Amino acid sequence: MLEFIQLLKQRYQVVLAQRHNESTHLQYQQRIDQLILAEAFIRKGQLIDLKAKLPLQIAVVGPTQAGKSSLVNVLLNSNVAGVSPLAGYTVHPQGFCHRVSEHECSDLQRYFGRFQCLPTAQLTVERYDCYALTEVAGASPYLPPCVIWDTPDFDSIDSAVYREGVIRAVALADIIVLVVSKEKYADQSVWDMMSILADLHQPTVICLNKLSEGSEAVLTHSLKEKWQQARADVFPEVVALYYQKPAGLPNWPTTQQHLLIDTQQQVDSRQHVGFERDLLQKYWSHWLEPVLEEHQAFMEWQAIINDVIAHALASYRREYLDHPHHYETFQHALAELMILLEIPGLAGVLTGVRKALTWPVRQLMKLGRKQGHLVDSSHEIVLLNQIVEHALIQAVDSLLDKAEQHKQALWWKGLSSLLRGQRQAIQQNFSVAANNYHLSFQQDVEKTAHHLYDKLQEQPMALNSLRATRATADAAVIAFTLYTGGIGVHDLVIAPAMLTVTTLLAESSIGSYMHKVERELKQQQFNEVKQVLFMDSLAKKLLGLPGQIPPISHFNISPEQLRVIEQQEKRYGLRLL
Ligand SMILES: Nc1nc2c(ncn2[C@@H]2O[C@H](COP(=O)(O)OP(=O)(O)OP(=O)(O)O)[C@@H](O)[C@H]2O)c(=O)[nH]1
Ligand SMILES: [Mg+2]
Repeated sequence: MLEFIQLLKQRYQVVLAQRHNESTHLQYQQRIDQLILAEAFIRKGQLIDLKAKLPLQIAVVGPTQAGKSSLVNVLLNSNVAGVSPLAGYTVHPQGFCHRVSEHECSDLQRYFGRFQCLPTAQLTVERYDCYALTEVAGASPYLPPCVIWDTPDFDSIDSAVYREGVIRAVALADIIVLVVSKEKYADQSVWDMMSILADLHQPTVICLNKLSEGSEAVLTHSLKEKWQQARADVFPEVVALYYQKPAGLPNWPTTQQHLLIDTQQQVDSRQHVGFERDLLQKYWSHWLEPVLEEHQAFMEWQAIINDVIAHALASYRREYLDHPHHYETFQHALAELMILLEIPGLAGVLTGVRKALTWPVRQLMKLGRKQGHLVDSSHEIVLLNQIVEHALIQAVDSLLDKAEQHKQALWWKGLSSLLRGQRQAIQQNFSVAANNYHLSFQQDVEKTAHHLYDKLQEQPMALNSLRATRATADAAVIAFTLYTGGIGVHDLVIAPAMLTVTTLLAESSIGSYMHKVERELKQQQFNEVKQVLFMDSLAKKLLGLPGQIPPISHFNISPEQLRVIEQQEKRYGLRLL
């Protein structure tokens, strides 16, 4: 799940960078935050699963200049955290070990993953994927043994670049200390963050900093209202912090000295699994929305392809297989039959080519030139090429229509330009496949001729009457001429001698058998053209196009990947319905 969340987050980031002007910008940004949070929360769950003996983690969070670093110093009774009047001063999560050793925190690196632990002095603004961990001497009366995290702000202009560090630190925390000043407590960014954190169910304490005398009650009241708008859980305890002039630090009230030590009681890591599941279930369908829209677009593309191919096959049937003047394949089988019959007298008719006759026809077939002739002269091939050209134009048109629509317009545009770029190549590829099919289908043509020949052998009467006609001899000459390149395949259809032989056979005792094999041949031919040319060649190429859309502006996460993740992670109970 972790890898999948990372992948999804990375795709959102890439897509967002491409589509910065779109209305979805804010929504995508929020989802990236949710995904960073979910990733961190799952990582924390892994630590809990490992039974890692990690000390209590407290994160001090808040908008810039609220006094987070100052408060960390107060709580630790030291000055380890860097304080400055410059907004956005703290930019890395910095953990301070209070009454725990760094050694006890060795599992933290597992949690931080690609974030590197560096000594505070080496943290630089050149790298935000770092954190620091420092042991602090002494014991504070305010804190239990713990790691207390000073975190970067989440609201300054530059905070977007180090936001992941903030989220990492807050998702690790067992307790959240929210610091707000009277100037900042009402900011939307504060309550957006608190609302995101609601799903983590961490016990929280609010510190109202930079207070001036007399303002506490009003501010606390208003704070409560804000909290209740953002969160469904109980309004937490508020610590009012007044400025301590001599030390230059806020003053933690003695009446609440044990507040953080007591809050520890509310921490219960056994509930983490349930919270993790709830978090994923809550956001899963939102996160996958654009991914599913792409799947939907892909399905529409499939439907377009099916439609285009159904049209193409219907034309093929109408313009070729069922067309009385265009259908030449069966005539070709009859020409083969003529050759098989070795009509007596044929040699006489073909004076001058005696030698050629002793040369088996099959030998001739092997010659590329003759093969080329069979293909070139075929009406079927010409027609198939026309049909595919038309089909591709139809597909391009449909894509242009889709790209006009608002939904997934970029996906359709990407696909449309891919198809326009590859149309010639796809057509060429189809054409080569069509030639190969045509030649390989000659075997079926010959098989049909053999079936007819065998049937005729059983019917000596029909055979003899056939042999006795002049038309048969003429047809045999035509058949032979076909192989020597003298006529084209299509001419068979209109050759009078061939027509006469066809009529003779149709009226003979094998007439119904002939019709049956013709039907079978046609069916086989249709199946072959459909499968080999339209499915294996054309449809495959067209269906492969979306995979070539540049991933830079798309999610490109397959339905299969989603199925696998939902299956593997049954414990989350995620379903995309
Ligand atoms: N008046 C007053 N100033 C304070 C108080 N606490 C902190 N400051 C000052 O406010 C400024 C910011 O304090 P920091 O603790 O650095 O604030 P921060 O929230 O860590 O700020 P970033 O790291 O920039 O996000 C510093 O100049 C502090 O001296 C306070 O209680 N009252
Ligand atoms: Mg700071």
